[in-house]
Amino acid sequence: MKNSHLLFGVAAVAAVALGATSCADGPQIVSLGVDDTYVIPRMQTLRLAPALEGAAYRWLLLTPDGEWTVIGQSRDLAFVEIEEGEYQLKFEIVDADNPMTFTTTVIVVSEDIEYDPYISRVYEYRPAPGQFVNMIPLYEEGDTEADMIRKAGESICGADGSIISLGGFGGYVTFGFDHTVVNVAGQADFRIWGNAFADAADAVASSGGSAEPGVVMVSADTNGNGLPDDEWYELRGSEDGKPGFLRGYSITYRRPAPDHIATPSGSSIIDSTYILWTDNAGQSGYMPQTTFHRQSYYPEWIDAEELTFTATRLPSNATDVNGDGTLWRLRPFEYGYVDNYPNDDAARNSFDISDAVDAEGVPVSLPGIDFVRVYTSVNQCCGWIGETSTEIARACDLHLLPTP
Ligand SMILES: [Ca+2]
Ligand SMILES: [Ca+2]
Ligand SMILES: [Ca+2]
Repeated sequence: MKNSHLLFGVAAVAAVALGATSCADGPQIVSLGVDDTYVIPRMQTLRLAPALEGAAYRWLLLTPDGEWTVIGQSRDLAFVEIEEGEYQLKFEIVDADNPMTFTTTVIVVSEDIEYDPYISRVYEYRPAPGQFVNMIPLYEEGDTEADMIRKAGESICGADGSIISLGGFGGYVTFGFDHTVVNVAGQADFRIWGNAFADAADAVASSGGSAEPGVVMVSADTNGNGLPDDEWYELRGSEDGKPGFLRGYSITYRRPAPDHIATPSGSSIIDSTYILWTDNAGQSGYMPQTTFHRQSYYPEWIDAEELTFTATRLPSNATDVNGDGTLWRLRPFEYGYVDNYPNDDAARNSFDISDAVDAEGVPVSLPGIDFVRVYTSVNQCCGWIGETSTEIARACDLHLLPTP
């Protein structure tokens, strides 16, 4: 509390400097809107929103070696730390007429209840149609969307996560942890498990491989309401900008009509005109139904007759190895996607928040994130093995569990 006098003094000066005019009966107290001291648990985000305006802003953090380092250049600051300790912050309002400087102390303490390194909550589960939809997790008659979100959570929360499927292109799940995942500079921050098999080296020789890449998006709870209704950012992966990479790709799937008549094709496709899709690139096609998965592919708990997803599309990654549809190779991309490399490849299943980009692909700086979304990001069907769909099983915060 040793700074309180200083800060109150500065605030009073600020009130005068801003020339508060609205109040007839005495000087108006203009508050900075930032306290002199905060106490927060580690891995919880403190959002500072000063009330004063200037031409520009700088937030600085006092490093252990006594240097002030810039950690923000917006008026608002999101502050989050992994390590307990006392942190000194300086806020500068850069303004030709009224330059001002404030300091505040943030005391970071340990959490009351030990954090869970794994997913603690699923907020959204909205798969696109797919051969494992209504199966993992299992839809039972009468289940609502809330029921399916709960079931998805029962699958992927915790250390013993089991697979859920996101269906075809665009299908997604949104989850979070019981704390903010801090973006540690120069390090991957969280890891996600899928069910990819075969790596680049042995893919052709053995099974053909099954990489079903899903893009990762991240979001911070900027409005502080605990819900994933804030701005989303993609993590840039290896395919960014390559041929076939498409931002703003939009696809609409249509539920088969009750009187729909199947169009069998060959020995394994029981309906080649099963689920019609159209996209905003002028293309259309069908997701076929295979003999191996005969349940409804359209999410049964969704009332709407159409489902639309808009997201970044990655290039297709499938090759018909023999040219006759007998062996499909779904090659992995180099890095940056879920369900792309086998789970034992720690590096390629780990993600760095510093790879976040905005809707135009411009890098953004995020000190930490509260929500993660994964979606199926290729739009392709491969004969008897069906549509390509990303699966995820669990995720963990690598700063709480460096070697899961
Ligand atoms: Ca990082
Ligand atoms: Ca929010
Ligand atoms: Ca998969």
